[in-house]
Amino acid sequence: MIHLFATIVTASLAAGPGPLVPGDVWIGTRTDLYGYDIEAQIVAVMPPAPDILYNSVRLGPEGLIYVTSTFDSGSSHRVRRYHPLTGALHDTFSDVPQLRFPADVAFGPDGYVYVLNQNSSFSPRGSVTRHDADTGAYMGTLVDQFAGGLSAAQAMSFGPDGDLYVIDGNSSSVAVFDGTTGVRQADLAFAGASFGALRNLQFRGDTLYLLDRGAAAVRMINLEDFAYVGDLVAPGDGDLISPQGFDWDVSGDVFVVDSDGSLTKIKRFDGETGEYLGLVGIPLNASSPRALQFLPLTRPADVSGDGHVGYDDLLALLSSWGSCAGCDADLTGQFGLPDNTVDMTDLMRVLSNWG
Ligand SMILES: [Ca+2]
Ligand SMILES: [Ca+2]
Repeated sequence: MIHLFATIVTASLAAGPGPLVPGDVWIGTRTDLYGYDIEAQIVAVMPPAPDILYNSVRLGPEGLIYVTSTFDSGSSHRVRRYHPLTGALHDTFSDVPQLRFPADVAFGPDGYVYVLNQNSSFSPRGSVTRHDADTGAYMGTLVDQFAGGLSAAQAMSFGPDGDLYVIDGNSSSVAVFDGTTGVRQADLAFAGASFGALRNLQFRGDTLYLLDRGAAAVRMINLEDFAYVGDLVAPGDGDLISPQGFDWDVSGDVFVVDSDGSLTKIKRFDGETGEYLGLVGIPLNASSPRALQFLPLTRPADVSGDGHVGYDDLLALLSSWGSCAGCDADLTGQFGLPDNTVDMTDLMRVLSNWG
């Protein structure tokens, strides 16, 4: 991932947003957004904005970066979208009054975007609002502020079963809501381990990974029976102190953003064995990390993999035309990353690499 801007870090910092490349990573701290080279150079500090409390950084299915934030001394709240590679502001996705201390964003199997709101000063208070994926328009509430029973929610994600899994504040369990009705159906608690306060979650394959901030560990839950099956990263491994966000790169290694006083550290672990592979680069001189989000790689125009770009690849593209989540023919998208759609952008990439 070494590229021009990785070698002129100082210049790119001074010049504002520098382009990232697919495979790089976004880091969100409470006060700043960073683009980070996989080989551990800061390639950009994202454009300053009047936002004062960033929370989550998530990659949307269309390839835009969603950032939740609170600004104006806590009186205003919003979700903004950024270009994943340049860091340029794309739009303010939503700043409706129903957003209150937005903590996270999740992308529903129904095509809506959902926002997890912590709210404040009264309890129970967490809510999940529903938004049009294109315009951000407020479409009502999935999880009610009162009926949902959330207190200070941290993070959420839809599971492969379509239900919504929410990490509530300072909790060692996971709240499960029906993804359609928003009814709270279960609270997953895990026997056999001393879980601390959970901070984040990610579904991969047949496993739910839980980032345990309190115990400084990455827990593994089997999705068939929701049993705790062990730790990918056990308490004490990698000297994790207060892990706040995690994500996997294309090689399958897991990266954890850790809070160490006034420093933000990125630590790498083998995604299979959990072996600690070391600190990534120089710690950021920034407190209160919140999130870590990898950008996927673009896919080669040689869809068929026979060594050249020709009619076979064109046919592969046409046979997958339209909505196509994670398929080989989704090479790229209008924002420079695969966008779960095979369209003219992908076609142009094949044609421009013909031969
Ligand atoms: Ca080919
Ligand atoms: Ca595409």
